Amino acid sequence: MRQAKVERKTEETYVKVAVNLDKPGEVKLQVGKPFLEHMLRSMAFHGSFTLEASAEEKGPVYDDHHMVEDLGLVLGQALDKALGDKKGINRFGSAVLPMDDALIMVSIDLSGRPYYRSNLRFKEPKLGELSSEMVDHFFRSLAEGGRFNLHIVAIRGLNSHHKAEAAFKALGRALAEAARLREAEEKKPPSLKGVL
Ligand SMILES: [Mn+2]
Repeated sequence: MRQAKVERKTEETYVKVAVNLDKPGEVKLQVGKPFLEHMLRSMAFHGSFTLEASAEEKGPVYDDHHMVEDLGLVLGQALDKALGDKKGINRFGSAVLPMDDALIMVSIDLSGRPYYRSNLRFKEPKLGELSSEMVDHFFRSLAEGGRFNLHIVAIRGLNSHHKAEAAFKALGRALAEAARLREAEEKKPPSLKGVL
């Protein structure tokens, strides 16, 4: 089983994440933000992986910046750790998902190199209790912690909830495809370099 737990304790936050890439289904979240939990649950469900995450803010809490950033970072680190030496993985994963008016593409390369680019933006400052700008920051921190290329392209969309949810679902599907194990005869890192 490809699984990992990562804990991060700072003066600002205490974040714990556990993932199991080979066991779909269970999602346990305690991050105190229902909208973000809804997004994470959608991502893990459609990504077919087990996810347990808790996040606490410590010290003076100015806004949701530290917590959402650190959660993205730690989730990325947990995914990277669970992937291990990456032998036999598909490496690339893409998904284009609609949610009514929204159509979002997510493309991933589990390359070992963090890179993030997205044109997904929201007209409202808040999505539920989540600062809209932290959606972008979450994805960026996830790609940094997970050391992977993450491209998100908002092809179209009107409703902010639809756009965000389609992005998280597409991210789950793209991750599942990239992390998928290929046939037994291909148990090498999928790179001409021989290492990722
Ligand atoms: Mn930041």
